[in-house]
Amino acid sequence: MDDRQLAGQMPILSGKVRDLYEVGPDKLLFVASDRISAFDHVLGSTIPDKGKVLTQLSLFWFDFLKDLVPNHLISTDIASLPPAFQPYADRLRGRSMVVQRARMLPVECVARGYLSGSGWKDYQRTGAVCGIALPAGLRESDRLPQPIFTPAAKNHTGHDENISFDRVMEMVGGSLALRLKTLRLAIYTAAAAHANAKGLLLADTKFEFGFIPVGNDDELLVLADEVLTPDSSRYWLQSGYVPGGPQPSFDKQYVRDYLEAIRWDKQPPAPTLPAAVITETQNKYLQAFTLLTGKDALPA
Ligand code: Q0Z
Repeated sequence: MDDRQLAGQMPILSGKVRDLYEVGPDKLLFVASDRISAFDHVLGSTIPDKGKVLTQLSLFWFDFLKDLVPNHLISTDIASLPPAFQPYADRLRGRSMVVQRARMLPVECVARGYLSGSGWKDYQRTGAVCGIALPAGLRESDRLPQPIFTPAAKNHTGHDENISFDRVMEMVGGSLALRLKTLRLAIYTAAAAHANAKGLLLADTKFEFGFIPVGNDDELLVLADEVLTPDSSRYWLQSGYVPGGPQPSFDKQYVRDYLEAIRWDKQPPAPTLPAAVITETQNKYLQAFTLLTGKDALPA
């Protein structure tokens, strides 16, 4: 049987490392697994407690940001789930969130404070990212003069495609496009300042927004999905930051180094990981959790 099966149902949406189940007409259960992906493939090993770390980080950030932006979170209480979910309580505790079903917007709202990944690629080719012209002479991983909004659209390949702000206006309308841009700047600025105070740089991060119905005929714009986790963001340790080249990945560097060392051709089947790589990676996820939340251990 498929190991994502839960309470007699398969996920309504399944990502590489997380799954979304139906709980009721207006509620979904968001479950973060311990699966890990690298170079676009889910690997043959899991990282113990990774899903708990990501969930607890999302919860930390939802709370941290709650005065800036409402979110889709309803509850993390397993006892409040329907009876069919109760046999899975131990599998869900600490790694799941009951969320409001939202009408998700078709744009990914990416905020970048540093030049990396697809932003660096676009800049090298065109001198701009998502149509935003940047100063000449920037190096890979350089800090940008100010954080920029670099939206992306989901395309059929499953890969996001950077798009211009004009394109976002065409897709969702001018006033909502402007609201998204303003919100994401406020969120990025608040989160990056907190990360900085804890010894981390927040190079970039991806937000997803949706609308939830409120009252008669009205809708509220909320922050949805996971937020500011190492899977949705690039965190770098301030202490190791050397612009002018790629930075080590905070969480996945041991994994990438191992996969490069064994010269995996990045074709299925994806390899399993040696115990030492699993432990080192688990420790990095726990370190991210500890640094950002100030808590020394995951909730029991
Ligand atoms: C989340 C995703 C996946 C997990 C859609 N509150 C919401 N209402 C409706 N849809 C979503 C949400 Cl968060 C939603 N995703 C991303 C995909 C597993 C999350 F396969 N897509």
